[in-house]
Amino acid sequence: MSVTLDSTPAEDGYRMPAEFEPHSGCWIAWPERPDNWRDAARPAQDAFAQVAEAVNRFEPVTMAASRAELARCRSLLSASIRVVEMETDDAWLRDTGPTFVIDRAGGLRGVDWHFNAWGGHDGGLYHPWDRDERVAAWMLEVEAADRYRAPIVLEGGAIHTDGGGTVLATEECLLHRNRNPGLSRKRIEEILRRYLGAETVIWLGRGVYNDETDGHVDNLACFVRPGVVLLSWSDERSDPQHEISRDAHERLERATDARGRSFEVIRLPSPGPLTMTKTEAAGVDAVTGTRPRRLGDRLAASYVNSYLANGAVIFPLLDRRFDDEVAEILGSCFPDREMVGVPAREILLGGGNIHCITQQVPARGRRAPEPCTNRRTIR
Ligand code: KQY
Repeated sequence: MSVTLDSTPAEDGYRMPAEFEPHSGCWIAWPERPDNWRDAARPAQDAFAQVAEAVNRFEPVTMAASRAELARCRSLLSASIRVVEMETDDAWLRDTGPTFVIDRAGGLRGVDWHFNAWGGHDGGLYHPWDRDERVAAWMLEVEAADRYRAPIVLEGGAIHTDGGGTVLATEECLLHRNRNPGLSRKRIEEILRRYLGAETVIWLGRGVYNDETDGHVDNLACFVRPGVVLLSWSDERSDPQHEISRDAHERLERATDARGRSFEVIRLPSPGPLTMTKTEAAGVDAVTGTRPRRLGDRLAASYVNSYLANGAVIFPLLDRRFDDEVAEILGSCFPDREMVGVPAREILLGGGNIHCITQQVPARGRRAPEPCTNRRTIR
């Protein structure tokens, strides 16, 4: 049973661990809505199933599916993947699931943020979103983890932590008028301190070009380990992504983390530019109230949108011109992990990628130190 607590994680000695710390499992939800996923979501379901199978080689996966899709989902996955029934509005558990927090005594709890479908009635991606709003509480019930109800709108993809008090976020998203109008940067920092243990927030500017989440940081940058950040990068000056990444790079170079360290920034090439084809756009049902998909739409593609499983990096295969180089760079960042590429264009077409569809459950207890062997900067 999960109890809703009146206190905050910081008061109770809980913190959000980094994704590179050990996990006890991973949650994914089954994509279904035909106004976001083309061809009745069948190609996306294949892609999600491949991600689930890849992650499940390294840590136990729970897949959540609606009652209507439960049998089909079960039949497409290995028996070792747990399939549970859950009604959702879409399949982005990074954003709708809880942010898990742990303490030193082996406790596991979750932060349940308010969710408004990436902007509510001011640029949000669909409505209603009431089933998504209930996802975090429901997952915490299944995990038997107590719940903190946080007082702001926030999605899990809008934050990354090094587990040691440093949080990465973008101004574009966290300060957007469609999330928490009236809340100052200082007040948001204070809430991140109370709910995640963030002592220092590193504010990047904008997220990946044309990202419909209003610039989630998880598509732009992530921690390799404390003090080392991977940044999606384009050398092409005529591409708006170049200026966005250059600005983020400069901000990171000027910043120091919660322990006073400067950052090493590793550039990860951006795929593409990739755009939506006519066939892909035509396969999505056009429905009033849902963001339309159009031929030529620039896709917010990024290899940073990967998942760090126990002993592996599950990364998206997006562009044959870059996939091998990316695998090599990721391999040099994470020398003790296996690199597992999964074809992910179908996930990208829905507006996100592998990191956006996964939610890790941290292992309870003390942090296992990450080996620190790679100090190479790739420029
Ligand atoms: O970036 C994410 N964390 C989620 C992407 C959501 C896209 C909805 N169409």
